[in-house]
Amino acid sequence: MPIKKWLVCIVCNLLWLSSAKGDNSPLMVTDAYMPAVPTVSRTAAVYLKLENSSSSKIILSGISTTIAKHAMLHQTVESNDVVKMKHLSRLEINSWESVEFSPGGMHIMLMGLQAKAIPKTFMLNLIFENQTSQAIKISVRAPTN
Ligand SMILES: [Cu+2]
Repeated sequence: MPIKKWLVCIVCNLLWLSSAKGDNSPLMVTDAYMPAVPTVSRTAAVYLKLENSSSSKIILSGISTTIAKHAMLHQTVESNDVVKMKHLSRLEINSWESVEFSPGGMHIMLMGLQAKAIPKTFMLNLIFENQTSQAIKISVRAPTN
């Protein structure tokens, strides 16, 4: 009976540790998706919402994924009726601030894609300036129209 109690205690601790680890991430990611692209496409965009739920500034400085050769931060800019994409080398997210990546605005550009081999979900690694990183799950969504 005492051994059983002791075992239960270990399980509780492990559960607590694993959930605490998940909650530890200062950057909350929601609505992360990639609109499906034609199989001939070598590029795709990823959209998501990032929320800095910590009391310090977070600086995103890179992105990597196994499904594309390159992944970078892009900002869509329109000047003289021409739409261009500007590469951002870093993105600062202030404490308690949220940033939305959406069509026509900021996005994560995937380049060197093998669209034929894209699974329904895949992982993307957010790399921060302080040398830490956070893996996030991206869902591939069928185009709505
Ligand atoms: Cu782009």
